[in-house]
Amino acid sequence: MKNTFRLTYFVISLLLFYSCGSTKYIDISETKLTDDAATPETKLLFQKIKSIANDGIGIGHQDATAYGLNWKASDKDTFRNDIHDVVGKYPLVHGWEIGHIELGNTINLDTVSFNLMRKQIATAHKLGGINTISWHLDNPATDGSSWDPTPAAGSILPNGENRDKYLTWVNRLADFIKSLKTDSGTAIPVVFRPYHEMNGSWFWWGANNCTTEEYKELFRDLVNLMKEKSVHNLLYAYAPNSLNSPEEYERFYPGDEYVDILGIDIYNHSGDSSFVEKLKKDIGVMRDFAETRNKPYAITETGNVKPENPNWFTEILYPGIENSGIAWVLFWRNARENHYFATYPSEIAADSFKKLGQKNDILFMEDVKTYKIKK
Ligand code: BMA
Repeated sequence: MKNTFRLTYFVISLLLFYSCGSTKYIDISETKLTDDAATPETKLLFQKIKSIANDGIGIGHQDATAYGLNWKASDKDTFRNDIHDVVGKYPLVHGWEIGHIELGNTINLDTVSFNLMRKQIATAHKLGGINTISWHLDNPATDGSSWDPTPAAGSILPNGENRDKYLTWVNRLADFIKSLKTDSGTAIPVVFRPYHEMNGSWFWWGANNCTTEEYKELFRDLVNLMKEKSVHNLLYAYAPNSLNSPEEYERFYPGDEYVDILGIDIYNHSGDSSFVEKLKKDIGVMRDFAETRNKPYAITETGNVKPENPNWFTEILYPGIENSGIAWVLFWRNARENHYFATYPSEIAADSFKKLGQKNDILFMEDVKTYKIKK
């Protein structure tokens, strides 16, 4: 009996030792965010992101646990992910897409069920992951898709002819965000990245399809509406697409009071090595912008559009991002063989991804500490 007691005591001490060692207590009292009423957990997430950026670069993946090459999660399924199948660790950042939530649909525009999403978001959060949400909402003027460039922004701002319809859409968005909860009912904090890639013109909110002022108003209006609807578990991210000039980064910026995190989406369209310089240049512009504002920054979307180089992750991506200060790099979705952006077991650059994953500064979910609020 005595020995059993000693052994139990020893095991508990060991567990406590290790769990304390891997827990980081953060003082959130001075944390100022876009949302003055942000929940403590949202403030903690912001500080966690800053802290991660000091330690290395988090790996992110869009629709990480919803599907991969030749598999799809069902509501019963466990927590599978293509990157995990390759390296044995989960991405730190899990990206989600809520396009069509505005229509009241049960699945998003890529057929991912919102119920599954809610469940996987909660699991990722529980395991120490970070969730981020993008929104390819339909064109409110035409009911076409996000890619319908018909001008619409002016019509949904206050007094516009589609305002009421937009308010219904935003209500549905708010309800979904508020439904993200832990088992004990606490709101799960999320990085929300609406109206992204606005410096391009492929979305109805993009450069040639609305004025810069309309764009800024659209972003600010959405933030204000979310606050009015008592959504307090969001960090707001502003993320242009790859830049044609440094000034482009700032052109559509809604203001320091409306943005918590800076991002940029940069894809390697040609697959060639000029991408290394492209990354360095664009990240440099974002970093200067972010550092003067003391905000964290990340590559919010990337991927090799022409995946022909078996060493792409180590030879092209890594040299472009190492020591850059980005908090994470998020690979877009693994939809199908001609539309995937991370890796999977039989993928041409899977070994290169494994090597990337072995670098000390590359962080998966399992590599980061547990962050808790310092009382
Ligand atoms: C795009 C593509 C589309 C998808 C959209 C939203 O970049 O992957 O197929 O519908 O993102 O996830």
